Amino acid sequence: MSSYPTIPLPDYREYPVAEMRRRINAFYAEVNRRRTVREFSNRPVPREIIETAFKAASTAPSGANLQPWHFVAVSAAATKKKIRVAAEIEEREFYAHRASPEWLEALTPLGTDSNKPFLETAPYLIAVFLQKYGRLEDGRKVKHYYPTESTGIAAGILITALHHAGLVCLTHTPSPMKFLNEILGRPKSERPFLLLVTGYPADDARVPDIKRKPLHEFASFVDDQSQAP
Ligand code: IYR
Repeated sequence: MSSYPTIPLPDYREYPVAEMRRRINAFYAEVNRRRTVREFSNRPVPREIIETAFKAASTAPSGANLQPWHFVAVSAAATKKKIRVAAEIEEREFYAHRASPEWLEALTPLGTDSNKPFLETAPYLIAVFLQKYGRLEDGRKVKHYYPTESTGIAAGILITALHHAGLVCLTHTPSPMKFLNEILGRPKSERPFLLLVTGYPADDARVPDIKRKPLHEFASFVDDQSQAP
């Protein structure tokens, strides 16, 4: 195995602390405006925006730089309909039988049910696939490392990029979603990871009045002033 030639770190920028503070505050304010939306407009979105969001997502770090993801952007009405029909079959099963009472109770405040009209209304359904392994040109398998972590990071960047462009998403995970391989013609080496319903919000879109946890509830610091754990 040969190693890559190296180059000096390209395009790195350091900022004075005041500028760093301004930038991180602005970034936080920007991502803190993001809300998951379930009511979509049918207004079309230019394909180029989705392509560039995919390129942004594909800058994610990945195990051994193997980039173990594949994105399918579906705008074709007939394919969206097939996805809706298949997803609603799974969701009906989920709400009627598969979900535990505890899980259904956790979903009650969100008001979700097995009806998924947004799968046809939204201009784009983005299926994110995780590649369990890759293929060399001669057909040999290439093992992927940390594909779940890698694809999760890429999906996070994708959601952030789409938000930054002024679009909204719903992170939808019908379960199981193996039907996506069949409808979208993806190989069995790929596992559907999530379905990102993407577009503009409906004019009258509403969202649940929920809050994010405060910093101290989800982060801690171990510094020289803190007591040893
Ligand atoms: N996939 C189902 C159920 C669902 C599960 C979770 I966890 C949510 O945060 C929301 C919904 C559905 O889409 O209705």
